[in-house]
Amino acid sequence: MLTIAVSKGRIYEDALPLLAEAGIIPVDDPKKSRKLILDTTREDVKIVIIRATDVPTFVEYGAADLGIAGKDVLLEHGAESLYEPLDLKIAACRLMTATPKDLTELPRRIRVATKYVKTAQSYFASRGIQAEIIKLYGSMELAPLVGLADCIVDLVDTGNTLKANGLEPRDLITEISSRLIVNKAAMKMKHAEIQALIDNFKQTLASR
Ligand code: PRT
Ligand code: MG
Repeated sequence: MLTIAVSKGRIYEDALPLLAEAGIIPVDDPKKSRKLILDTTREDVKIVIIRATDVPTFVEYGAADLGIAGKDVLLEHGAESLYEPLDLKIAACRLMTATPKDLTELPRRIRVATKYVKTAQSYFASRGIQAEIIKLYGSMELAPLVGLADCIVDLVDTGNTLKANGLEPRDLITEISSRLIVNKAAMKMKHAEIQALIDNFKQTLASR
């Protein structure tokens, strides 16, 4: 039996076609069902539906053999405890700094609101910028508008969310896409099944 951990939102939507190519089609639709464990058209494969930020944890501890997680989430979690064999190139976006639109100068020591605390810390440290990081769990765009922070670090896709809040993107921290991650013990114990799945995903991606 193989268990794959996937989050419910955009990653799930983008992962469905890849999984389908590997013969894995969920029997229930997580949008309609409240089930957290989905049977699939493959008797040996189940999908567990969890929060995006919890995917690495489930896979690290072997609660799931495999997972699909954003690089943003993996950077924060730390990836030493997992294998990351494949860039699935789905749910792509950019991790960026953003500030109010008309801002010209930042203070010498900046306050940064983000949910990506570790990534932001090492980014500003590597550039020699003194930054105080303020951890938020959502609505980062609000922080500069109410004087909580000078700058935010967040994911940007179309840029519409920033624009709607009078912000604009500044510096690219890193390109983001979703990765296939694998539990280290499972990679040994279930090598043939997992390798077959990796090869299948690779083929599908190559034909895109
Ligand atoms: O909702 P929950 O807290 O459980 O998790 P989540 O909201 O992080 O999950 P989900 O499914 O929305 O997204 C999970 C993953 O999708 C992230 O970890 C990224 O790897 C990837 N992803 C790709 C994105 C985006 N693109 C994205 N644009 N995740 C979030 N956004 C948000 C961004 O934070 C901002 O609020 O969309 C807004 C910006 O979009 P634009 O198009 O307005 O620029
Ligand atoms: Mg969400």
